[in-house]
Amino acid sequence: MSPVSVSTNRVVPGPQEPEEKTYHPSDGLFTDAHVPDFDAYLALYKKSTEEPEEFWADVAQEFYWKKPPSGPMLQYNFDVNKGNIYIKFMEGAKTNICYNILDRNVHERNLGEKVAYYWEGNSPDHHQNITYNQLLRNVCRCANALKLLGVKKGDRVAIYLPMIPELVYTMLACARIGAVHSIVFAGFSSESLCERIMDAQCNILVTAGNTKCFIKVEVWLFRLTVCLLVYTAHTVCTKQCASIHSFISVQGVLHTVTGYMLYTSLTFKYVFDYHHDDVYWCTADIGWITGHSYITYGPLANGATSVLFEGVPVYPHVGRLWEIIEKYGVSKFYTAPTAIRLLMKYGREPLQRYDLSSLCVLGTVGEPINPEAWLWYYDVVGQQRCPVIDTFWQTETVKHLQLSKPNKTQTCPFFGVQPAILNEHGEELEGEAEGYLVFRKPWPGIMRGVYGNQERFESTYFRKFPGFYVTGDGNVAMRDQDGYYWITGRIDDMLNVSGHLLSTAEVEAALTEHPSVAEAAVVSQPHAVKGECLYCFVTLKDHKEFNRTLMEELKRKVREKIGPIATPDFIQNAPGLPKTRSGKIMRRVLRQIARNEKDLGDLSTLADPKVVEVLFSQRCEAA
Ligand code: 6R9
Repeated sequence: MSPVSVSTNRVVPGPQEPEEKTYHPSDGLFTDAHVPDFDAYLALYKKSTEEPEEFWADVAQEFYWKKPPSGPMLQYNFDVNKGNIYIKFMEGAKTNICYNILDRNVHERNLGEKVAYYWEGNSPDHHQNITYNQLLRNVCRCANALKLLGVKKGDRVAIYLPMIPELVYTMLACARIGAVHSIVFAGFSSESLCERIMDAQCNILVTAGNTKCFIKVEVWLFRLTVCLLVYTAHTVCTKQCASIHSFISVQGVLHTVTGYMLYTSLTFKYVFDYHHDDVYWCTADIGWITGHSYITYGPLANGATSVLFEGVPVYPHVGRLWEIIEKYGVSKFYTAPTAIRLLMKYGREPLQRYDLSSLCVLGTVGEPINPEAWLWYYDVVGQQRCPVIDTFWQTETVKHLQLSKPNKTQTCPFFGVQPAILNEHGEELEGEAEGYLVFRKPWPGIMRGVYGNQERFESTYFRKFPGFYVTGDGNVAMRDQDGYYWITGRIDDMLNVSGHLLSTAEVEAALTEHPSVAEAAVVSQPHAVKGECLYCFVTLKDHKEFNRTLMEELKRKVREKIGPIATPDFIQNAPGLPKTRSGKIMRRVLRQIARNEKDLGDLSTLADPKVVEVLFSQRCEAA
């Protein structure tokens, strides 16, 4: 049975039931906000959906265009029954994103002396301030070096660099030349790097002397401590129509310049309520879409000052993030639930050593945020002053699709985005409902295709429900009585215990309410009687002990919060959880551990493969 078809059997109290609480940010925090109140937001949203031509033309006016669009702003077909799927935004328009986000800041907006990045190295002794003037100069140097190496418009360039300024220089140099960058997390193995180079048919690899590069052909000394190695692969690639290609993500998702530029810029401005005196910090890696959009393109398009951090949150001490917030006076902070849960493990004390009063907006992305983590973020990090903005989006959508009202965790759509909820028969559900999250129209930032694979593009995103874009990974959402959306997880994160639908996120939220639990991940396990039962992995806070009493307490907690039907059958102590480099828990791997399936397939996206062995060795056998 498809999980979305049984939503009436839901045993989980809905978020609108009595235990709901509303938290308000401090008065006076947003006196000069771009959108003064929610009604003003709704008016803008209405214009974006009812008069999209005018709306996007107004937004486009803020940018430099070498050539204006030759036809309508937006043309598309979302219906596989009516022919090929396509999305065209500002067709025929020509611009250069690098010029828009760098040269204009320096030459037209007089921001040359403004800091673009406070770079903070892994070691607190390494740091550097980079102004817009310096950024532009370094990007030009890099572009010239790439050109000398033969890089031309349309060439694909693989970039394999840690979070150092050269990473930004190189990606913008590609954009300047019109080359396509394909950024690979510096933590990926040489095999994964090689696969990605072949997938995107890259002809150049840019890497640093301290990454494990598998082949070194050309060496270019970037600065004294970091060498750039540029490798010309043997693959001869077919030339692509250069003017439209901007970048390929790790998944092969293809984005184009115009829509991407407008959308990252606009979402950055409105979602974080960006102002010129802000210091903004997104802790993501640039190798993840979040870093592309919200460390590089979105902030620079707005002339923002950002922190660029090479390190990890707990080195050389567990207060490192808070120390950096104090050091640079960060006002807008954007991170992932996984980082929040990690830092919660160490309690309040590490934060109390620093002055966090500069903060005024907190953002989260990557996974549904559990209430425990939300409250800690709001209460301990934001000191009950800052709104927590939950941004749901995907590599495919480029930018924020939904964001929360400043005082709520449920979300409403961003400009141009028109969500709908369908059951598994593709029927649209009205009013309060839960089902597949789909979108009825494109917005400028939506993906344009899968690199070199129209068939995969159509089958992954458009074939399931003709006429709608469906999030490829099957996100499930609930619309509440006020019309807000709650992302409850993905289809494969739902389980069906004796005919009752449960979302793993809700069980995880119950488990993480226990004071000893830092993080939890729940997967389904086949069960002879119940169909499926719950297998839970829990990571404990520092110095907490995993024992039978704790297990009983956890089972009781879930029973009380959700109901006896959700009582876990298995609870395993997990010193660490398998996660992607962007911090998403790999539930597929956990399911296989729970089922003792040793053939785990491709683990190349796993941040730390060692945790898998540990979890296998400690798995719970059937009772
Ligand atoms: C930006 C990013 C996309 C998938 C997406 C969804 C999940 C991301 C979320 C969220 C609930 C949020 N996701 N943000 N789920 N609430 N705020 O994460 O891109 O790596 O492509 O992943 O992540 O399931 O479909 P990407």
